[in-house]
Amino acid sequence: MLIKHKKGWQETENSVTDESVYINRRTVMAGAAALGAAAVVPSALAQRDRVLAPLAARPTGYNSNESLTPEAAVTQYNNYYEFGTGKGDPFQNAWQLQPKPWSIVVDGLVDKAGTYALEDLIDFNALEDRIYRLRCVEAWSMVVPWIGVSLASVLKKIEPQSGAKYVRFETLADRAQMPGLRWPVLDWPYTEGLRLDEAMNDLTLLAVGLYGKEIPNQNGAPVRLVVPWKYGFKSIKSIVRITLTDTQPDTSWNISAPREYGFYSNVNPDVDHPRWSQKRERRIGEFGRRETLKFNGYGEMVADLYAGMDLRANY
Ligand SMILES: Nc1nc2c(c(=O)[nH]1)N[C@H]1C(S)=C(S)[C@@H](COP(=O)(O)O)O[C@H]1N2
Ligand SMILES: [Mo]
Repeated sequence: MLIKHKKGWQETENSVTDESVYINRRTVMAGAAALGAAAVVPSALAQRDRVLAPLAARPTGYNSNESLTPEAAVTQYNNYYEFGTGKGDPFQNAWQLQPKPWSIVVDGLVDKAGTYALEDLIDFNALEDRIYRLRCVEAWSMVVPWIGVSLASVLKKIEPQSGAKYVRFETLADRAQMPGLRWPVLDWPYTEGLRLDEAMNDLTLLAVGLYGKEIPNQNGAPVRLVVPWKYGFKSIKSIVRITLTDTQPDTSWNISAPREYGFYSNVNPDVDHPRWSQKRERRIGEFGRRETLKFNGYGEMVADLYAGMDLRANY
């Protein structure tokens, strides 16, 4: 495969560190631009111009006593390669995405296959507040107040058949909206997958909002997955297709580097990435490093899913 750009995952731990410092500076600069030098960053302004409606959601037990990562970092330090491989690229470029109206194709081993309007799959009157840690495979992390519904609630609606064992997800791949698609950094469209029992676990969220509002384009508007016990790349953005299958689906990262990115990708401090340690992480906005927790700290809810499995072989 032709790789023209340095990929995020090719960074050393040190450069990741540098970037988390850089975002703080960049956030300050973006604020300064809004105050005075607006014309210098027109695309960033265009992004901010999309009015994000407030979303009403009920509080849940999915909470955290940790400090939330500042909203500016959550929305300006992103991985969304369809808009570029730099951490600031999605914030700069994702204004080109048109998240409304949005439809999702549901197919494969389901009784209720079809093309659904987003509002017909997700009950916007039953949204939940859920604060989750997100741990990127690049050894940084955030704490994000998401709004969404359990994926299980949506799967129940589409009625998986008895032969269904996996769920495959696909992101939009439209060159007119996504400038990053011009580079073959991944096998577009971005695809991801979960085993059906992982997908049905109550932790697994379909997010349509964050920080009390609709989800910004760069975070995966209008709907993205959040699987908090797995590395961030499993949490696929801007979903246009959900397919139930009887075989383990291919995923973009696994195709691109199978030795580095397995299908399971559970957060695991005991299994290093081939090119760096996963023992510690930098919480964006903090100095120093934290110990990474097995299953990102969600073991109580998910460890049973992997009983008897060798998590080194099934990385
Ligand atoms: N379609 C798509 N989904 C994606 C990605 C991507 O490049 N394309 N990046 C993933 C990675 S590596 C991470 S860490 C998270 C980042 O989510 P955030 O930008 O909302 O923090 O999104 C994931 N989902
Ligand atoms: Mo990531």
